[in-house]
Amino acid sequence: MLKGFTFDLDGVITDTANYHFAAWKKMAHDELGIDLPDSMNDKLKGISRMDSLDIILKFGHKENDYTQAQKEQFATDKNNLYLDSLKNMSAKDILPGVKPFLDSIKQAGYPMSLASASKNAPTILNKLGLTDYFDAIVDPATLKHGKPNPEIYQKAAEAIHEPDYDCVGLEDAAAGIQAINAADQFSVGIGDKDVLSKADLIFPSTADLSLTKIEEAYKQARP
Ligand code: G16
Ligand code: MG
Repeated sequence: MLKGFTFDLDGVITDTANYHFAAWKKMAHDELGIDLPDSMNDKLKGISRMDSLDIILKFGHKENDYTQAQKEQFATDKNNLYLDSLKNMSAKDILPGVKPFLDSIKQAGYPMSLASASKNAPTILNKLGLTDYFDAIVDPATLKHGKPNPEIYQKAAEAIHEPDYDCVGLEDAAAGIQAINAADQFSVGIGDKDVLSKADLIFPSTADLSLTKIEEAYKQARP
């Protein structure tokens, strides 16, 4: 029986990917002498801060050039640029349809938790005015593995005290859908049906999200 919801943040609740990427691009250019092509944006979605830096260093053939302390400084510099760009973030930055969707879940009485790889997730929810909707936020610092490993979604279900099988997870990235499926939660993809082909249910955009449609699809798949 459907009992709870686990949410990705970037690309599902708000669109922080472009801000993340702009910050990586500037830091990589200024401090590493690496120019990132726009095609790199998709590859970094849902990937943790240090894993993103590793991907960038590898792309620039500089994976062996720096100490751990230097790498941490690069990541901190990127994060400061990122936080700077979020200064004016507010409820206007909630993706279309998300607020009414969250309201319908709340009204139906399902608990919700956040399964975001972002250490800035609590700050972002706060800026968006959505903190009170969530019963729990997984702390990504406690994770051993990133998506597509199921760990973050399993912890998100645990945090709302519901079995994985009874939870619906929402994601915009293929690695995230893989993580939800591996956790044995019902996966809802938001975006391109070719990219998210492994999802149990797909909505083309957040504006199309419907609790009723999710409840119906869930009941059919998991009677
Ligand atoms: C988000 C973004 C990633 C970012 C990661 C870590 O993931 O999609 O690009 O690198 O968080 O963010 P931070 O540097 O703020 O800790 P998600 O899981 O919300 O899609
Ligand atoms: Mg995402």
